[in-house]
Amino acid sequence: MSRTDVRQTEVDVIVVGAGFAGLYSLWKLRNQGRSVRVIDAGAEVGGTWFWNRYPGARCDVESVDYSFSFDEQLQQDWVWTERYPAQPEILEYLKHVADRFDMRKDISLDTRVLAASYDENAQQWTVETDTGETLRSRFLIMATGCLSVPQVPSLEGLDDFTGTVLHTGSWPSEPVDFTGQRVGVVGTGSSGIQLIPEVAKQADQVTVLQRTASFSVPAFNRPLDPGELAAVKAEYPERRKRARASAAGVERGDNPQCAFDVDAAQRQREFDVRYQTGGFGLLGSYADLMLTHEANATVSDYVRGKIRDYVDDPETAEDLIPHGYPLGAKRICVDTNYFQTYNRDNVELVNLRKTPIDTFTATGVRTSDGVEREFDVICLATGFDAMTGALNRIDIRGVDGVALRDRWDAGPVTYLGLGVSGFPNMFLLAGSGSPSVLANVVTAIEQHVEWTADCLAYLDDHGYTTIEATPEAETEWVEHVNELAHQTIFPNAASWYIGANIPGKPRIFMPYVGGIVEYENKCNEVAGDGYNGFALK
Ligand code: N01
Repeated sequence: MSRTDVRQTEVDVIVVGAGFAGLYSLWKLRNQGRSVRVIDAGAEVGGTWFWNRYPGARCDVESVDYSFSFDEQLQQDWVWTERYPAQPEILEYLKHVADRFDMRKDISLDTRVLAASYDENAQQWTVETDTGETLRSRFLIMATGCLSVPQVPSLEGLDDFTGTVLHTGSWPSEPVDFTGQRVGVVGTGSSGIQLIPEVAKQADQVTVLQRTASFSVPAFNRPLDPGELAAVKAEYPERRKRARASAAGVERGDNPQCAFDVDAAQRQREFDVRYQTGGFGLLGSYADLMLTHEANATVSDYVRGKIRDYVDDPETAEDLIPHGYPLGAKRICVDTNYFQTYNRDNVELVNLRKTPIDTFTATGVRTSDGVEREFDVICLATGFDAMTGALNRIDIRGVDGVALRDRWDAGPVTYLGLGVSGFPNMFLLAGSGSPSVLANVVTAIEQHVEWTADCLAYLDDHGYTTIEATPEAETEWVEHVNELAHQTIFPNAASWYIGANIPGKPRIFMPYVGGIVEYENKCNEVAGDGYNGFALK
């Protein structure tokens, strides 16, 4: 059938997105006896892990935790090879999950959802796709990911560049060979910090165009030895329970003390141990690191000192040291040899705060000091239109044809990150107002999917056909999310958490900072109270 033929399909639930959230939704809802169709624009399942296949792409949560817990045999059978999983391994895992649970028959790949509209009379969603297929369902689940719409900033002259332009968030499916190439990289967030050391190993010359320096800590990635993996597997269910009962969705051994409960020498020891362990654990050193600037300065200064230690050239080191925002207020990066890469002869750092980009040219870039640099390839590691981007790109219309993007023109409003008033029977997974991106997102996703599945079962059991967040509950939740955020120093950075990376995007702190366990308790309380704050009909 050609892509322009119109086909109509009816299922119980349409799920948009075939990443972690979409796949688990399919498994869970199918096991409830529902017919489900998952739709994804990618040519393969995997979501983020399908598109972000740039060299060096690796998760910053440990593999044994960044994985599904819903099937004991799956977690016993799957063998992770490294402490932090690389993108190809995560993608293989998700493909395995899709095959193992015979999911593919209910997944439409290479299919983009263009629009979704709610018919109040029929109490149904109609979803239009770019293949010509139109689907109808009672429930619509948006598993569209928080970081799935690559952001290409408007960069003067970039269109004139005659070489290759790549974006980390939509990397080509064939490996890119940088041998003999002169490469410019824009962006030094998590993606840039992972990409740069790998490209530097291959390319003739790498020029990093840095606007804002990032706080980054080493991953100390390594192969997982079989004994270690066996020990995790021996107590997997307990480990998962502990993760779910934590704030970060992963065990981090958070220290309940505050930074100034101890003296400087003890703080140094605590930071040393955690830093040497690698990864996010450093953020768990003291309970108030994200609560006061004074406490945060202790860990920020510690990491600044490490950057000075790594980088041979003192001027380059100073340019790489972040200032002006607290560590953690932008997601801390986890790297492998990032700062050491600047000791290579073929890597140059351009500090755009000192010499901003004047313009890109046909052959490269010119900075404000008149210096021209020539590139064969420009890699944009410039991030994403986070949390709302994917939803706002779909023409989602609820009751009375109101568009979600209009409802959200002053910023996203949700109840529990899960529901939006005026959009009955639509569930957002890992959405704005949920802890998703501030936690191990797989833990967050599992909680969301389970809550949603339980909710659908409740509706059936009690003879309801629709559920919709009330405007009052939604307003209260958004206020609560913001109030909590403003009790911390998270909002003190121009981060994607507040939409600051997208020109014109409303500045609203989007994620829930209260942590997984608090959030889940609240969700369970709402459910236990007959879905208080939702209107059920
Ligand atoms: O994007 P970012 P990302 N001129 O928005 C720069 C997750 N993730 O893709 O800060 C010059 O963090 C921008 O500079 P500035 C993770 O949650 C996880 O790196 O705006 N520069 C910044 O340096 C992460 O937080 C993993 O001044 C421009 C960079 O581009 C999130 O995804 C790996 C510019 C964007 O950084 C996003 O990370 C990768 C311009 N016009 C990603 N516009 C892991 O699991 C933007 N920049 C490890």
